[in-house]
Amino acid sequence: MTAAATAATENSVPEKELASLAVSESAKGDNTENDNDVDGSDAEAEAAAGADGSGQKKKKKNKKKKKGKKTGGGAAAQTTPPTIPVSQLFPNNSYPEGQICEYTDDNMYRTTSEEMRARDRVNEQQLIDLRRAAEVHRQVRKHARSMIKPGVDLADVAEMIENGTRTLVEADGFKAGIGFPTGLSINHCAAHYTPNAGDHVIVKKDDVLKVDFGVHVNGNIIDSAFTLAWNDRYNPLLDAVRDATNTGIREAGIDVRLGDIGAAIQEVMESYEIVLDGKTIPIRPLRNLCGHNIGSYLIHGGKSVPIVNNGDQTRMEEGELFAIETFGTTGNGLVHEEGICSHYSRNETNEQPRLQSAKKLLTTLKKNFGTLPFCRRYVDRLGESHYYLGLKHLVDQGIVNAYPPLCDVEGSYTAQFEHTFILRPTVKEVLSRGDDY
Ligand code: HZT
Ligand code: MN
Ligand code: MN
Repeated sequence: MTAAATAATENSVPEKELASLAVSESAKGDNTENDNDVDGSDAEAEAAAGADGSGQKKKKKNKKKKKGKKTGGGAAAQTTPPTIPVSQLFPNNSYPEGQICEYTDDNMYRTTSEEMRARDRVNEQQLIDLRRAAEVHRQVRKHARSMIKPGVDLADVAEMIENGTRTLVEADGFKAGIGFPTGLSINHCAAHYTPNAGDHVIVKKDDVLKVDFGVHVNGNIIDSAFTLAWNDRYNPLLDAVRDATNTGIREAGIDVRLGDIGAAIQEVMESYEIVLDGKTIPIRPLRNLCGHNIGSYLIHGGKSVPIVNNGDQTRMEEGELFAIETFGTTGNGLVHEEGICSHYSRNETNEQPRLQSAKKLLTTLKKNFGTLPFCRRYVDRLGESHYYLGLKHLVDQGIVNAYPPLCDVEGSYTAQFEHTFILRPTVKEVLSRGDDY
């Protein structure tokens, strides 16, 4: 363990100092799991717990629950499917806090330091925005978990997640909305697959699906992902990656070296193996994938968090927002770009396109996405058509980045878990933590 590793606690002192932030149930529990359940009832949550074998579950409280009806039971209730903006469920910015982890060792003083509490208060609005985005993520993914099963079309899954996000976050220009395209990558593909128009992929019972989506409020992005499988034979793979991600989160802290986090993740990941078709296979990290810090309207803030020990001496710093994501595989442990691209983002370059069609497209991209990643479906819904050549021109000129699907070898299986946390001056807050993962 590194010196600045952290530990989780009950609701901490500084929270109570932030008077306008109502303290919720969310930060209770042990080191890695807590309960962010809004209504404290929930059939879906139970199904969720069963799907990956994690999460302590309560008994059902409601006798019956009809589609489209409020779930009731506790405080403010969401509908099924979700339709109520979270700002209505949590009035006066009373969004649940994430999992609170007190700093340890050299940073122990931070929890109670008056100076650090003062620094904390400066970023109160950012924290409110992040908590609102995180609550949208939890509520949307809860429904996603219940609707995603063998037989569903990934195009419908993407639409549900994206429309759910838009509604619950009250999407409005750059004020709030989708943080980046919904990743729905299957089996040997680990990341950055989402359907393009006309692409209809049906989920199969032996598939391993990664669901990776983002929500932003005023450019404060929550990036979180989980893995679904319907065949229990994959449990060791999912357990390995969940454990590895939680290890990375636990290890993270102010002044912690990124390479040390990678080393801790790798060690946990590689302690697992899986038996498939009578063959014992080691679980490896996908060593050329990594987590990252997040900037304002910037999904990749410039720092990368490795999932192997790559010797990186760069340290995490106070105030930084990070997405820690780990990927495990039954394959070679290396991804390559494969297949048709769907994900893109505009570069912050001043380069001007030569092609007229590219000029017009670039204006549309700037106006609608700014620096946020987008996918072809998001361009389609703006009413654009026949823009592919223009888009290709922008990519070839380096004005737009292309993020093709990232895959290990055919026949392999990959899993991912990802959370967003912030290194507050006083405590580490795992914003996207839920009762599901
Ligand atoms: C790129 C394009 C997107 C960032 C990580 C990620 C999904 O692999 C430095 C480290 C959305 C996100 C990203 F459309 N990527 N998190 N969730 N993808 S990344 C990266 O390109 S850059 C990791
Ligand atoms: Mn992600
Ligand atoms: Mn990420």
